[in-house]
Amino acid sequence: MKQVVHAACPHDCPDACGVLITVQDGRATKIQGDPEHPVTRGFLCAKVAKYLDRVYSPDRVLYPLRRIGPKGPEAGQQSFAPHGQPGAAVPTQTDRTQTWERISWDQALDEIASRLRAISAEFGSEAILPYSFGGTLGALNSASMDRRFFHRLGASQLERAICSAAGEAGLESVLGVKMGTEPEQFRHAKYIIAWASNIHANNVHLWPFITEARRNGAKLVVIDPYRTRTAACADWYLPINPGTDAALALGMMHVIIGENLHDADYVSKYTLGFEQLREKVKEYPPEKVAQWTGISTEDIRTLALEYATVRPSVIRLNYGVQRSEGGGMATRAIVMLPCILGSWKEIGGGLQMSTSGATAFKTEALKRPDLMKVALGREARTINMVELGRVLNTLNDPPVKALFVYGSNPAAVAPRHNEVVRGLLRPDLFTVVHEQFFTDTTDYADIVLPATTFFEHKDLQKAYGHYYVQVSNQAIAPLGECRSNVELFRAMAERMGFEEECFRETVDEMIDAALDSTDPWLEGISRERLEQGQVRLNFGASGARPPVSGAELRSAGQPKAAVPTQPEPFLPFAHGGFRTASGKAELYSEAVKALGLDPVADFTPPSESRHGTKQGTLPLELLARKADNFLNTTFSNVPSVREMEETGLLEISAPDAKARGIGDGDRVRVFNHRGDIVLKARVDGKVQPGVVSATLNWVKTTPGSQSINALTSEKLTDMGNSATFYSVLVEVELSKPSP
Ligand SMILES: Nc1nc2c(c(=O)[nH]1)N[C@H]1C(S)=C(S)[C@@H](COP(=O)(O)OP(=O)(O)OC[C@H]3O[C@@H](n4cnc5c(=O)[nH]c(N)nc54)[C@H](O)[C@@H]3O)O[C@H]1N2
Ligand SMILES: Nc1nc2c(c(=O)[nH]1)N[C@H]1C(S)=C(S)[C@@H](COP(=O)(O)OP(=O)(O)OC[C@H]3O[C@@H](n4cnc5c(=O)[nH]c(N)nc54)[C@H](O)[C@@H]3O)O[C@H]1N2
Ligand code: SF4
Ligand SMILES: [Mo]
Repeated sequence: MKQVVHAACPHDCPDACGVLITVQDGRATKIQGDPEHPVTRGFLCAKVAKYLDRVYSPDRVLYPLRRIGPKGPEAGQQSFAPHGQPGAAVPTQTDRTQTWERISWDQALDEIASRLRAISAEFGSEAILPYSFGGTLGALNSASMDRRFFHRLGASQLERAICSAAGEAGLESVLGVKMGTEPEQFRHAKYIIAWASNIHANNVHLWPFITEARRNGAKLVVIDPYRTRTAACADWYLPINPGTDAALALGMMHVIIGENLHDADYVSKYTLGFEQLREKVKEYPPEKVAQWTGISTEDIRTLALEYATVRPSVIRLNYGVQRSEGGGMATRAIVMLPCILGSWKEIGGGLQMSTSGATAFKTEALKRPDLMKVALGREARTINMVELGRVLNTLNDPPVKALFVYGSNPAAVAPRHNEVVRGLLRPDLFTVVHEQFFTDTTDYADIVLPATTFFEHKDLQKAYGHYYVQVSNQAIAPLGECRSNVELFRAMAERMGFEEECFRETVDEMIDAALDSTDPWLEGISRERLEQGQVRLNFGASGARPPVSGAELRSAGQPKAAVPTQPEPFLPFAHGGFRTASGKAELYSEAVKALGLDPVADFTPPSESRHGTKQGTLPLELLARKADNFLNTTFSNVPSVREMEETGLLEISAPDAKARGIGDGDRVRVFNHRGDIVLKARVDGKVQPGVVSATLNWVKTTPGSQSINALTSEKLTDMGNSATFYSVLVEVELSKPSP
């Protein structure tokens, strides 16, 4: 029996691809991109194209396990040979019988329930902390039964701010909602800025639209301190000093407003605070901005003039800018650019950072925050996931006594790695990890539970990089004794004796509940329809926010060829439609002022940067970046994917290498007051003097089992309480060979 199942990729990626899985006699035999999905267009990224290797990997966690050995990294992980050496990328099977004993699900659930009950009785239920993030973005498996369970339990709440919270706050401070230009419209742009956006690696389905635009004469500009694959094929690459983007955006607006190139009509109708902005940008002449950004005065002027006059112009802003101390403000300043140009009116104009605000599933029904009241009579305290190290080691009233991890690998991805590990090693901490693989975090678990992949469960999927909704159908039966997040927490609720009806809801009932939203854009979108394939949000049915018609745009001076007939382009802010308190694009924001920040925008150098207050303590700015072929740490253990990615490198400029007597290929020690890590120097011109770069991956697959996050800080961003992975000062020296 052969069938093709329509699924959706749930990994933490803007593209949310439509996926076709061929299943033969119960086994998945082929994966491909859905040719009918207008953004996926029949292809998948290189890593998910190899997904059968991941699903059927011999390293999957298949049964519940109880620890019998000491906590800490497993023996045998050096078996991951470094890239490019004989036997590279072939992990040998670790002998786990010294560390784990297999137990039944019943035993596991009983043991966890009794430990959680005992901890609640002694320390209060808030001594229990759930920890989850981007393993799956499926609406159900990322935030439904799990939230119901922890709310009903009265556990601490987790502030999930490790990724994008600063950027989201900055974006919403201007637009009031996370929406932007449709990816399909990039094909109509004439000027495209990829701002902190490694499209080739992190958002690859936008690339064909950019290629099409460039075939029609569009120019692609990349603004990034690292010469990414995307930068390497740009028309113009502008290396910027890390964390200085707010200054660049303010400098561009200085030029644009100074030359009267803004859209006065759009500005007066749909924005608030333009006069304050006009005053503010006077403080940012290109000459001054050049000193911070490292981009010349002339280039800043050219960029501003081209961006304002070569139209339609569009910005793909990704989250790189907001992993910096001033990340919220940087995003805010950049998002003002299309607002003063009025480029939101144009097909192929505007800006995209996230589109996720358009899909308004009924998440309250999925998460049931009201259940906290049942347990506590109030809301539970909130703990920021970025501060895990500090929390595990120093928090009291009550301390965290149980940690329940699912869909995340905090022992690799959280900043201040050495503190995180110190906390995870606490003998009195009870840790449960629900995982697909034996990750860095399972190394510290008391109980490991086996998790399904998206092939093995059903879910509902929205996107943060386009406007299509999908149901991901289940393709194969769960491997071994794997359970989905939904089924795990349903079983946990039963063990804890929670009697609320919601814990018995089926997956289909939950999908229906999520879609049972009053939002007009979800009107007519049913589970039954989505089970057949993706559906675009129903913008046409929205009486409140009418889309602009092709005819209207032509009369507004758009070239005829730029107006596609099907489907009607979605222009969220062509006629205002901002969802801020004022209903306008807020160039001046009372909410930002209430945070103690400049209500318009300003630039403050990150404290850990060459212009910041800690300048001079250490000389080099570190970008602790993502790997092109992994997804955060996911995929870093899959041999066929590892082959594509060289890990364990420190990229450094030739002058910085020379000044330290470092040659290409030398072993170097990278350090600051938080920790150190030994890497292999790569002197290939991808970073400017003053900047070094290294990538995130599994700690245990890095030679010496080290993490780049040993160097990163728990300091939070100016808005959104997010992580500052890209505001880090370090020094580098030749590593002495180990004795
Ligand atoms: N292949 C791959 N794809 C991914 C991921 C992955 O790990 N690998 N991760 C997924 C996740 S979780 C997310 S959040 C998205 C994130 O997607 P992106 O936002 O694209 O992620 P980053 O790689 O953090 O940052 C993008 C670029 O910003 C640059 N950058 C760093 N600091 C600065 C700065 O101060 N100014 C400017 N202008 N640029 C800067 C970085 O060098 C990087 O090239 O991608 C998703 N897709
Ligand atoms: N230095 C540095 N650190 C970073 C970043 C950086 O750029 N630099 N990026 C940050 C960002 S943007 C993010 S989003 C975070 C990402 O942090 P995480 O979300 O923790 O990302 P991953 O490392 O991909 O770990 C996800 C884990 O979930 C598991 N998983 C997948 N699906 C399921 C499922 O259905 N159920 C369960 N139970 N498990 C599942 C996977 O096997 C994987 O081990 O990392 C952050 N850390
Ligand atoms: S990781 Fe992103 S690009 Fe790759 S298949 Fe999934 S959604 Fe598509
Ligand atoms: Mo992320």
